[in-house]
Amino acid sequence: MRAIAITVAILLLAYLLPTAYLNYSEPVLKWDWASIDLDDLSFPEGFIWGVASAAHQVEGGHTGNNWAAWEQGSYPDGRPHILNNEETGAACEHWERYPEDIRLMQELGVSSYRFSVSWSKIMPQEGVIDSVALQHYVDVCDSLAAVGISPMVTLHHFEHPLWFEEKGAFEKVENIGHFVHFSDAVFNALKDRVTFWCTINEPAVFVIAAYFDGNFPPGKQDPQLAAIVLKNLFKAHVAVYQHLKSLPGGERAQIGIVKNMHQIDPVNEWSLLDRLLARTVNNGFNGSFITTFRDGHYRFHFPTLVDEAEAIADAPSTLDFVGLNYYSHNGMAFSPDLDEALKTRMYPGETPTDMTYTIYPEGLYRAIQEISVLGRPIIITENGIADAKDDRRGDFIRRYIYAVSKAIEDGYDVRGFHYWSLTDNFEWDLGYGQRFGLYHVDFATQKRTLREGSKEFQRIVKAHSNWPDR
Ligand code: GCO
Repeated sequence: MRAIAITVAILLLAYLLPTAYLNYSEPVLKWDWASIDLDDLSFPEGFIWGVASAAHQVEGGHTGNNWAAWEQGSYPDGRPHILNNEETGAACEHWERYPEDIRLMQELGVSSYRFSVSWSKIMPQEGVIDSVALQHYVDVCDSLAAVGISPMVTLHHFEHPLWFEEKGAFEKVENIGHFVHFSDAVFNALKDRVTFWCTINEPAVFVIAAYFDGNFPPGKQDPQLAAIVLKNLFKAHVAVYQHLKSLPGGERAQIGIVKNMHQIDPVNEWSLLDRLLARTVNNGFNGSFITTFRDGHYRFHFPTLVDEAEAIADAPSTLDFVGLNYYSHNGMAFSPDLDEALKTRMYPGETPTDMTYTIYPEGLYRAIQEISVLGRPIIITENGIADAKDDRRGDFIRRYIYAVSKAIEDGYDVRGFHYWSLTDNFEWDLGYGQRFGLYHVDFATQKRTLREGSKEFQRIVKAHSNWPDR
């Protein structure tokens, strides 16, 4: 009798444990690429094809912002912070060379250019607007319009003026008004030329790097403060959305926020501890965004480290679309040593990129699914690969774009795709070593050259551009 009871108990456990494991979260999605026809693509009429960039990474000539100070060692620790002590300097000289870069966009056949406006150039001092800098962006928009390319403008892409940083930036909720003021000035200058507005680029990436890992300015390592800044960035989005919508022309504007849905997956799917850890980190990084914009409730929680919660009731009504940035996922492996447990691990068994993550196109499909719970049109605002050798870019492009096409076929409302980036550029704390460009840039001569792998993008864009009025 006892032997039977033990056998039954063992059998039950043998059944229940794996079932519990598998139900705890979905298995990490994997497709059989050998059986997939990568040419089986279809996109709806009016699908937006574009490229993306950001002011500090391409323009050059930044002196008075958080990044210039970070690069030059002007923060209290007095040391430079970029890999190999690089500085942005002239970057891609996009400030002067934008007409040439627009010609490159034409060569690709894209219909949209997502770029950011530089807060530090437009407002070099508190309350002071530099009308020449503002006019520069009017000229960029006009040059784009002249060749049938629509501008999509990001208001905050990791860069802000030093005077704002010195006031405590988004650490203080009362500083949000400065961002609204800046956004107001940009909106009034560009509203007749710009339909799509992104308020803030990747709030969680910015916050984790700037306030948790300490790799971005101001280089703090304070999890609780990180959670407060993230909350304030969401509030800043809500404030800017509501303000711009109240202005003349606001009703025509399409305003969204940009979220990087980088997933955190368990390295070992059969380890309950890996799963728990991955889920907890994922909840902080992605879940805090979803609950804010779906339910109006912000919460960032990580046991023993951080717990911050507050209602942001208006958030769900402040998205005309949602911008999705997607590159990859990372693996998490449990360890009782927290530093070890929180280490970024390449997901095992996949082809690496030059960054600390692999090629994982299925993740883009998942990201679309995950963000679709907000019930808003999705525009992919960034996707691309750092691949200096250009030996993976072509396949990367074909597979990730296949994932988008499949998501659309399965009923997800994806309206556009922007490749990151048009040209190689300054990859933040990693400097110029990471080569994301469709065009290679020789930084000594500023010569741009289309990479072989990028021709896949050009080919797909040309084959699937389906604009009724073009
Ligand atoms: C980010 C930004 C871009 C990056 C790109 C490649 O995600 O950090 O939006 O500025 O350059 O994502 O890492």
